[in-house]
Amino acid sequence: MKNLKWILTFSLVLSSFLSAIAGTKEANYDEAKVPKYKMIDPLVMADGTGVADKKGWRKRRAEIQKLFEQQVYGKTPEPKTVRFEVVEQGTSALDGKAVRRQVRAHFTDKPDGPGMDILIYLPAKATGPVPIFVGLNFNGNQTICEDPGIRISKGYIRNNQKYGVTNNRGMEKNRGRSSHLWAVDMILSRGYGLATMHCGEMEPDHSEGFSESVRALYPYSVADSWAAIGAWSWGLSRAVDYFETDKQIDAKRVIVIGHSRLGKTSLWAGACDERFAMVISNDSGCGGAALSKRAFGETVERINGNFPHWFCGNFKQYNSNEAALPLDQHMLLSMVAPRPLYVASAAEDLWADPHGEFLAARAASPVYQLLGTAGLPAMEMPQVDMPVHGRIGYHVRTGKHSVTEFDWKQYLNFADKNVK
Ligand code: GTR
Repeated sequence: MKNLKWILTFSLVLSSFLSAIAGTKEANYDEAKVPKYKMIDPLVMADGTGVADKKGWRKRRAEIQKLFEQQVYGKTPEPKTVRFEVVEQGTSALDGKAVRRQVRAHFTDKPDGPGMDILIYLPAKATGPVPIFVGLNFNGNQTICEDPGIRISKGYIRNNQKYGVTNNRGMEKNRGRSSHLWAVDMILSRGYGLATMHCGEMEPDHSEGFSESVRALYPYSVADSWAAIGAWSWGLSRAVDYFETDKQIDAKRVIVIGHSRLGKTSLWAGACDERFAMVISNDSGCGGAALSKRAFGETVERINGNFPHWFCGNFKQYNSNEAALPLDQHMLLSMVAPRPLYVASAAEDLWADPHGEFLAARAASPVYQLLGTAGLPAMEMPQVDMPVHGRIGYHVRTGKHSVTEFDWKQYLNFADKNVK
């Protein structure tokens, strides 16, 4: 057992080293150079049996989930009890437009042990339980808007140097820094709540983060145990545990959203936890909505080399070897069916392979159709800034890798249609 652990650890270190060297290879942005690849049919079981109905889909879905657990994200253990402490019950905030609530989720029974702060804004005008968007933030709850009442998140922050700070922890100085990514006013004025947590409180986003991760509280094996994306997704599910206890939140209408690495996370969370009523991937790219086998922009090898802690050990086997993957990301998207799913890309974000994100959404569509919904009503990649909304929504908007007002408008329109 010990030997096996050593061998696995050694091969992990070796493959990370090799990918670091290979990481110097130029990324491919040429459609003509996309390798020929086989699209796995999400509606055919591993043994070749076709899926004909809802019951058959449940079986195939379980098979697909297992594949992703073994080969990509690792398996998330059954959660231990998390204790919720309502730190702030409800304070008028944002010029009276919101009620702010803050909840500390304790991961252990030590009151000052590991945990996460859930920041919640509810529309002040709400008269009953509201549907709510929940998404992780990169740099602390206090970054999502200028509100001075937001508690400073204490988790590790990856890019603090950018702000001239070296201690990699939450601080007053970055309050409101990411407000351009969060359309708080728009969300509230459309009648939705918003909840957010700092991903660094579940797992610090660096390769040595394990000891400070929630993963350290559970048994572990290198090959197929959960990794950082699993730990972050776990946090999103724990927020739903809390919502189920809060009478002002409609826990049956929780919309999970994430951008980039946190978009990969919202997809994995939404795929595994069917309590999420709608799932949004904003520019999630490789290991998110984009097809891995296209190897366009960011590749499996690159992502494993730069972020060895995001995926499980087995995923390293597919470095420069995407053809061997027994799955692809359209199958992850199909796991959301028949719940509403939104995949968004940005035209200049070639690293995330917009076309590969569209193709994955399209390839998930037959599962939606089998389950009696419209799926994605587009066979061709839509024009820039021309959203297509069925039960799957897709757009590629003008501009760079980010979350913009345009993105949020589409998500709200799509949510109005599918969830509200
Ligand atoms: C990049 C990474 C992407 C994406 C992005 C982000 O460096 O290569 O997969 O996740 O970071 O999260 O902003």
